[in-house]
Amino acid sequence: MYEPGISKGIQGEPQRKVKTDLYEHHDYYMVDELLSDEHKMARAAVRDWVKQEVSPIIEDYSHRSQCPTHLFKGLAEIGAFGPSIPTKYGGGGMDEMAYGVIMQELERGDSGIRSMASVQGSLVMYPIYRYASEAQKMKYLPKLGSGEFIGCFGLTEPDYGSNPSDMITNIKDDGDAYILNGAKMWITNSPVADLAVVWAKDESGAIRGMVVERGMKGFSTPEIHGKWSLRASITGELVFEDVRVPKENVFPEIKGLKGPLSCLSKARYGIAWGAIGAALDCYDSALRYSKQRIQFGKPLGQFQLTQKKLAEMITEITKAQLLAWRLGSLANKGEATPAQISMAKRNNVHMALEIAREARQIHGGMGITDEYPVMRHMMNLETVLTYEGTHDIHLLITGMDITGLNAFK
Ligand code: TGC
Ligand code: FAD
Repeated sequence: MYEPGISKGIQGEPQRKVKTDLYEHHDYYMVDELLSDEHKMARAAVRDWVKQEVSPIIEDYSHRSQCPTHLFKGLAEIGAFGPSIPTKYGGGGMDEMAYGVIMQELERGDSGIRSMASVQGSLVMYPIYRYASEAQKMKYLPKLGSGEFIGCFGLTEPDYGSNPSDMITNIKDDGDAYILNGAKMWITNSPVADLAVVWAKDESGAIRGMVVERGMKGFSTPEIHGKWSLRASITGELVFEDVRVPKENVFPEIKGLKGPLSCLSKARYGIAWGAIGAALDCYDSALRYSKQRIQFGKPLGQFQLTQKKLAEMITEITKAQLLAWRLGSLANKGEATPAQISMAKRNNVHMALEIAREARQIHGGMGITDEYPVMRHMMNLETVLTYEGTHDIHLLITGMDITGLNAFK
């Protein structure tokens, strides 16, 4: 929950309200006891950073649909880029649980801020770390980890979203380079990115991954405008018109859709944790409001219907926390399956969206304003429900896993 104050505003613009972040963590089942001191320290550092750097400005940037790009450096400093990638390669050298709790704290601030970190760490650094040559790793990863380079991930195309295997973006062999043609759509960070990890089909029809650098002739990144969701995150296209990509920029071994999907598994894992943060912020705000707002001579929280909403919220949050923790334990052992990650992403994002809607109701009319974070979270979560595989695609992945029957083919 936030309290109004005085803002410095964005340079050159009228002043807007600044928010004081009163958030208190909620841990009904003492899940914290399952975390190590390292996890809790990492989480505390990110929570402090979010309170100081994100909460005071996020409503303002969301209103203006501007990305607070100055936060990229801070995200790097708190270790939000590739927390579980080895330090030698620019990451944090921590485990998967630490990665999860960091994403949760970031998304408690805003899903768009978590997106900035998810894309950089899981969709740009991770594929380079996993699939690039040693020379490519050393060329890109330290600068990505420090925030000196910003990256983006191009899989979705205008005509191919849920079914990336049908993509038409393609490369053709041309001596010491490939010639890249096509377009990618809905790409987080693309207009500000120094480089893009791009997936395209080679002449045999195999999907290949490559690093495309800003400045390569024929490569442009127009911004997509008009989003009502994830407004503090910048989104754009990637357009390739006969772009000459040197062969050393193409990942040498990995071929097929499992390349990009393995990166999505990493990012979806982070979202399964992150969405709990947005839910916690909505619950925290609703709980506080329900004790302060008086109607019919008593606080809203004293009405049974309000208590039902709040009790169900913390029950669902607790279930999601336990699901994420168990997924983290499996991931630390390298045993989390893509289908298990799908289940957690789907459940936890849907849970967060439902909680945002209930929290909005508890706030009454005030719930639609920027005095409280719930409407912003709710709008953001509509994107989170869709990107990284939609709610229904993840259901079908679970369906395929339990029946052995493929609904996609
Ligand atoms: P299918 O035949 O099932 O699989 C092809 C190959 O991939 C393997 N595989 C995976 N490998 C690693 N991780 C996963 N999660 C994997 N899922 C599948 C699979 O075993 C197979 O391997 P092999 O060796 O047999 O070749 O592929 P399909 O074409 O039938 O598609 C399946 C489907 C629909 C599940 C898949 O296409 C899918 O997940 N679609 C959703 C697309 C999606 O999630 N797009 C996200 C774009 S990026 C994004 O949204 C970033 S948002 C960033 C932010 O701001 O945070
Ligand atoms: P479609 O695939 O057209 O789906 C439309 C609807 O049809 C959905 O409800 C879907 O569930 C349903 N549907 C589709 N197939 C089936 C089926 N077989 N059975 C039942 N229902 C089905 N992509 C990137 O590559 N990189 C990024 O950085 C990135 N960032 C994004 C940021 C934002 C803000 C947004 C909104 C999207 C981003 N995406 C990114 C794209 C995102 O991953 C896609 O939007 C998503 O995968 C869905 O694709 P689509 O929008 O084309 O929807």
